[in-house]
Amino acid sequence: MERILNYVGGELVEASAGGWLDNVEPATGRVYSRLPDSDESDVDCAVAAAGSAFAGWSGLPAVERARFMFDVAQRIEDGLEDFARAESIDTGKPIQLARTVEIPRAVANLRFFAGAIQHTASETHVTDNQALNYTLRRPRGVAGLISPWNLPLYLLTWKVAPAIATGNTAVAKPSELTPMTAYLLSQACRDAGLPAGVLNIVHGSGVRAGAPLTTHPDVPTLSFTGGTATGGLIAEATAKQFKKTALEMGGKNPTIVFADADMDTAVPTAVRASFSNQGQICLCGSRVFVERPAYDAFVERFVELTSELVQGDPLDDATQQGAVVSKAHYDKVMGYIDLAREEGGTILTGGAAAENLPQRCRDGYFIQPTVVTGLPADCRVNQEEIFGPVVTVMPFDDEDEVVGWANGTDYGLSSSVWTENVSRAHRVADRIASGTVWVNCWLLRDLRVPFGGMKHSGVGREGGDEALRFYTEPKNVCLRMEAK
Ligand code: TXE
Repeated sequence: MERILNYVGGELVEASAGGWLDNVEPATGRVYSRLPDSDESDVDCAVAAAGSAFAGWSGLPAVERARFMFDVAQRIEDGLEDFARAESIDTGKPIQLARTVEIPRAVANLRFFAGAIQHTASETHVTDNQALNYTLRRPRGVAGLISPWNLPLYLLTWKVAPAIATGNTAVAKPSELTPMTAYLLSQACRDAGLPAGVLNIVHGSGVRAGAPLTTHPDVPTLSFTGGTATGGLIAEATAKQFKKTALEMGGKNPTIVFADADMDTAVPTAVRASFSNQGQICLCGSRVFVERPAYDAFVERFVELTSELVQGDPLDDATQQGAVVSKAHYDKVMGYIDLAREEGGTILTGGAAAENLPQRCRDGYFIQPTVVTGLPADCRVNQEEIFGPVVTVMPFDDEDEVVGWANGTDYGLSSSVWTENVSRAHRVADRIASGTVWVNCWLLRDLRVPFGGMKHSGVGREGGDEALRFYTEPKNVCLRMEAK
C-alpha cells in the first residue's frame, strides 16, 4: 500500500516516531494509502529546516524565486492527469472537476504569484518638503500554512505561492483526510530543485501535527483555511504569541434571485453553486432566496436540473456528483437532512444515500443532491454550515426582507445576487455583509481581488496584493530632506 511521506529539509521522510494514519478513498470506503502520523518533533524539524533556508531564499532575487515556482507549476501541468486522478481518488470529487478546475488553478496560483512578485511596487510618501517616507516590505520568516480537504491542492498552493514568492519559507500541514496531492507537490518541488527547506510539508492530524505549528515560537505567520470551530482554536492559540494570522473559515452563503433575473442563466448557475464538489466549497450557495412571483417556476426548474445531475464513480468522466469526503462527514450531512425534516422542511428531491452506484462504489459516501423548501430563515438548517449537497430554497417579498435574511447568520463569506436592475444590483451588493458579492454570476474568480470573509467566516484577506502584504512586514523609512 502506498505510503505518503513528509517533505522536510528537501527530503521525503517518515514521521520520526514511525506512526501511520489510514487514508480512505471516499468513493469506496476503503483504505488505499497511509500517511505519516506526525507530531511535535516532526513540526520542530520542519520549522528548523525552514528557518535555515530563510536567509538564502529571501536573499535570492525575485526573478530567481519565480523561476523555481514556474518550474514547479510546469511539472504540475505536465502531470495534470496524474494530479487530477489522485485528487479525485483522495477526495471523492468528480475527476472532471479536478481536471478542469482544481489542478489548473493550482498551476495558476503558482504562476500568478511568481509573476506578481516581479511586478510589485512599494509606497512612498513625501511629507511636505521635510521628509521622504518609503515602505520596505520584507518577508516575515517561516509561515505556517494549514489547509483543508475540500480543494486540497488548490487551497494549499493558494497559500504556498504567495508565502514563498515573497521570500518566506514555509511549513504546510495539509488535511489528514486528503494528503495525496500535497505529497505529489513535494515530489514536484524536489524534482524542480527547489532549495531544501523552502517548503516543508508535515502530514498528520490537526491535534498532533497542526496544533504544534500554531504555537511554535519560530512561526510568526499563520494562514489557515478550514472549519470555523478550528479557526477559533487557532485564533486562541496564536493570540498569545501575537502571530500574524489569517483565517478563512466557513460560510452559509445566500443566492438571491429577483423576479427580473435572467432565469436561463440564474437557475443552472444556482444549481452549480449549490452542488459543485458535492456542496463542499466554502463559496457554495446553500440558501437560495427567490422573489415570490418567480418562486414556483424557479423551484420547478431548479429541482428538475438537480435531479438530472449525474451521480456516480468519481473516476468516470461523465460523473457530476461524487462522494463526500469521509464517513464522519457523510453522517454529519445526513444528520442535517434528518434535521431539515424535523424542522418541518419538505424534501423535493434527494434526501437519501445515492442509489444505483457501480459495484466499486457500494460502500462509498454518496449523498443525493438534496433540495429542501418550507423552512424559515432562522432555523438551524438555515443557520449552520452543512458543507454538503443540501440546499434550501425560500420565497421572499421585498428587498429589505431578503437582505435581512441574507445577513442573518454568523457567516459572511460570499453571496450571489441575480437581477437585471443595475441600481438594485449595486444597492444590494453594498448592503450584503459578505467578503465577495457576485452579481449575475458565481465563482467567477480573478486572483488579484481580495478574497476572504466577514464575521465568523474569516479574518484577513487572501489574493493579489492582500496576500503579498500579509506575508510581508511593512517598515516605514523616514528620510529627512534638507530644506534650503
Ligand atoms: O475541518 P478542520 P474539518 C467546515 C465544514 C466542515 C467543518 C469541519 O463545515 O464540516 O469545517 O471540517 C487542521 N490546530 N469546513 O473538521 O478540522 C486539520 O488537520 C491546528 C469549511 O474536516 O477545520 C486540517 O488540516 N490545525 C472549510 C485543517 O485544520 C488543526 C473547509 C482543516 O480542518 C486543528 C473544510 C488544530 N487544533 C471544512 N484541528 C472551508 N471554509 O473551506 C484541525 N486542524
